[in-house]
Amino acid sequence: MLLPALASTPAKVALRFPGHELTYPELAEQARAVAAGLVGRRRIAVWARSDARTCVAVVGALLAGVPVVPLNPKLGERELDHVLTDSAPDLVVDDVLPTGPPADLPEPPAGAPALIVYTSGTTGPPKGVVLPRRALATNLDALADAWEWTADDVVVHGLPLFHVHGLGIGVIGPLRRGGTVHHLGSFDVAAAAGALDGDGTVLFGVPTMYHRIARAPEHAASFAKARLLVSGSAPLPATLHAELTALTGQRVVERYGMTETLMNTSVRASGDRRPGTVGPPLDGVEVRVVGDEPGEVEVRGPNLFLEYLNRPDATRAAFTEDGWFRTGDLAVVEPDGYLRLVGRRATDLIKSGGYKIGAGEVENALLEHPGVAEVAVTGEPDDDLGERVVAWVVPTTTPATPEELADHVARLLTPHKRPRVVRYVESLPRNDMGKVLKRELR
Ligand code: MLC
Ligand code: AMP
Repeated sequence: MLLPALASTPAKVALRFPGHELTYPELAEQARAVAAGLVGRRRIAVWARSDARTCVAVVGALLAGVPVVPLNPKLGERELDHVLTDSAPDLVVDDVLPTGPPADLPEPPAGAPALIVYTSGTTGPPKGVVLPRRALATNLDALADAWEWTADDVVVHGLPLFHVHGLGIGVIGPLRRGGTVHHLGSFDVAAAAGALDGDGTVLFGVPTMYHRIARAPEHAASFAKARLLVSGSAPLPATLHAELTALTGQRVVERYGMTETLMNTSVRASGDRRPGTVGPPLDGVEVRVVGDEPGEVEVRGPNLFLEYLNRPDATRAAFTEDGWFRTGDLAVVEPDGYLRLVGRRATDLIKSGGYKIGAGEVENALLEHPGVAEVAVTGEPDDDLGERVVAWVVPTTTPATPEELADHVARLLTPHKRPRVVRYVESLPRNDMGKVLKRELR
């Protein structure tokens, strides 16, 4: 059973959002009604605003065995159109939750799809990653083992609910444990500190959030109280790790995951929290680094996705013949089995604020603007975001301002994909084949 606590309904808070709480009995009742309203649906999409309604809709769909596509509420017109056309949901859940008369539904099989999460690749529009229930259940149990995570934990975060970090690990995780989610509505250092001053025990965040925590020493005492501070989705710089330790006395626990695999490795609660390392493989997850080190990380195990929706070509290309998933991440293995991630194979993937952004999709969007004749998009180091999106633009005779170009990308794709810097150039460096030499732009 994926969510046993919903059957036993312990008398405690399951979900806490600003100004709104649901206990387990309340969540169970509402989610069962949604499940009953979803019977017979093939696939649904849910506008994944950071609120309890999103969680009720997702939990209801999980109870009914109907796969959910969580939609970023800020999706721009082009990207939204792609996601809806590609996933073809037979219902898009917004404010009003579908409901039906209470019914006892059988637990769906472990191999059935649970979530379809869209993630960027190097080129083309994002792909739908189909995650089975088994991946969630086994991965959350492996994390519980690594982090000594129990029903007594109150997990605090302000992560978006349309990615595996916030939704899979940050909401379904505590609910599987029978513990509590305290979602901040949106990330804010003071609010996170306040939650940890209350009953919060564990904080989940991306490195950008920890960077902002380190810049707010007035709240250090609150973060010092946490049982665990966990970081993931992007590299936590070793300098930031050290700054946080100096401020809070805490050593941040890093874990390494991916939409396609959920979590692969993590430093254990009882383990050595060495800066720049993401710990050993989680129980049940096979991880290997192929070729000369640093080599590519490959993963096999019950945590893997089933396929990219409607993309058998891409699915095939992502796996080796014997079923290892190629992550595209480069790592070395330390003598005690800890992974140290050192980069990515593809230079056209940007991680900004913990969001994955394909350079190609941003370039395609910018090329649609009348002010852009040619464009190349790169990622540059950024203290706060890890990497920032930079657009190198050869303007037309009607050039656009950086703000116009950023708004254009935000409107077409999504705000976090917008270029933070625009550099105007007379031409782009190209090889004999006409391919842009991005390394020369840096
Ligand atoms: C700004 N905004 C605009 C805009 N400019 N909107 C429209 N048009 C424009 N031109 C809006 C934004 O939408 C946002 O609104 C606000 O202004 C600030 O924008 P921002 O500067 O982009 O946001 P920022 O504050 O920098 O966000 C930082 C952040 C965020 C850390 C809070 O990046 C974040 O939540 N990251 C988490 C990503 C994540 O969960 N990744 C996990 C992927 S799974 P508003 O209303 O939104 O504030 C994965 C696997 C694993 O990686 O291992 O976990
Ligand atoms: P996504 O496709 O958005 O799920 O992002 C997955 C990618 O985020 C991985 O392939 C890594 O490149 C990166 N990532 C996740 N966790 C970490 C981490 N702890 N350290 C470094 N990179 C990470």
